[in-house]
Amino acid sequence: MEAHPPIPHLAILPSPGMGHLIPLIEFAKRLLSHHRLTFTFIIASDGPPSQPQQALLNSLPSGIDHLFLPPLSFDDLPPDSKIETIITLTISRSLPSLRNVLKSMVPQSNLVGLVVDLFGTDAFDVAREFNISSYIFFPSTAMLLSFALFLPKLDESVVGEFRDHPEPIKIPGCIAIEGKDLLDPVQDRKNEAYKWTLHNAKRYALADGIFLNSFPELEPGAIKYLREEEPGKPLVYPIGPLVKIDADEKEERAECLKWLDEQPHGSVLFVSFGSGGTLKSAQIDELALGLEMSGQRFIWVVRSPSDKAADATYFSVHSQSDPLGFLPEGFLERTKNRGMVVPSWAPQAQILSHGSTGGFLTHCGWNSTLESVVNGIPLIAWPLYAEQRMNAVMLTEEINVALKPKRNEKTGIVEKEEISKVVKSLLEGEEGKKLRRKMKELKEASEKAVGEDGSSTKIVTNLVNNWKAKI
Ligand code: UPG
Repeated sequence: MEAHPPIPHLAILPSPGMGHLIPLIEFAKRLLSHHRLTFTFIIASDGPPSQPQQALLNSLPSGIDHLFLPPLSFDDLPPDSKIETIITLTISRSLPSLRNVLKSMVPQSNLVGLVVDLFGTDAFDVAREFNISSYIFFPSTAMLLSFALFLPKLDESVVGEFRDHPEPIKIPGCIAIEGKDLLDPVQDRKNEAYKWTLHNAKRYALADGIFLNSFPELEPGAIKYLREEEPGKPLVYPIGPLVKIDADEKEERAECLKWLDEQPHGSVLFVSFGSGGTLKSAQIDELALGLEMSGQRFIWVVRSPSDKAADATYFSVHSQSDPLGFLPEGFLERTKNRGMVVPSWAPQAQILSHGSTGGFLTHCGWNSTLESVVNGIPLIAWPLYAEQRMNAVMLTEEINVALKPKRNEKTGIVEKEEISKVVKSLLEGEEGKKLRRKMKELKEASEKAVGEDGSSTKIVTNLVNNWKAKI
């Protein structure tokens, strides 16, 4: 009998947040189905998983295992600690238990590498102890990666806050960005979140490779720059777009999908702010009234308002109270024939791939953006936190696939008239048509990139061959 060649195994340590877990799972699924690689997801957190996270982990195919590290405590942190601080500490405080897991995994599997995401570089030290390679799966843009690699230099050369910098900041290979539009954790250089961001950024160069969830036709300038080899620069592999596409067939089809079946082709706007985004109550009112005023069809994933932070549900996903109770009086009744409101969480990938969906009002999280690109759906950019303002600049000013509604400068609110105008323009206007054409081109390019001879496919095949050669 012919002996089977040994199969490489990868350990994956995602940092908290569905926006990190989802693309890492897609990465593993792709390598399992195309190359039969196997995986163990090692989950670090401060408590039990959220319901969507648990559902996702339970649905993993055989060949992708998962385990939970003992829960951590963050009781010692100041209550106003930023999410980037907590996310990075989740990884660094998990290192002793990660070490125990790897110790038992190394002798029994063909472990070739540890994959972390953009916040997980502290785990490299543990990988080195076991003599395995360390990789980063970068779930955001090539622009953000280019910025991160540039940050140590910027940190030394700029005095004061980046938001006060007189000129827009020129990130290598990218459109220039105003300091105020850079990612949240670099907005206050005295905050711990900045120190952790810089700490991770400096360690990116230690990775044996960085897998980037993007592709050259989407971000040509940034990817060209990242692929140029230079001393001290890590190897960057664009392997995207990796997006959630499959439906869980065991589950009953959601009401909103059945509702979409009844709507005309390309007529519905999907409104969602990712897994953690929340709006202030005055903004929820205005958005509701703007959607109503537009006269367009919509599906809106509504969360309870948060008048403090826009990332209020980042770790929990779900609202603390019934979000529908915060909508304006009579709104649900008045829009019931052409709008659908879903509390907290919706099957987004299925909604975006449904023929009735014609536009997406999004917080510009990178997974949401890629899910729109692979379906050719044009966008309304409504960034809230993290690197989303940078993504919005790129999508509206560089790639031209999104409209951006203007805020009232005094109140910071996007008013109903503006929302109505932009929604109509996207779904019915000439501008919307232009954006849709551009999105269609990108959709075709994305299919090619992950197709049989595509650029992303070739890169992944080479990586797998190198891993196979190691065992
Ligand atoms: N999703 C659902 N249903 C919902 C809401 C979200 O399925 O009701 C899914 C969505 O399809 C996507 C993911 O959850 O796959 C959300 O990811 P993303 O759009 O990237 O948003 P966040 O969860 O906010 O992602 C975080 C950051 C974001 C960053 C991203 C990748 O907030 O700014 O781009 O991580 O680093």
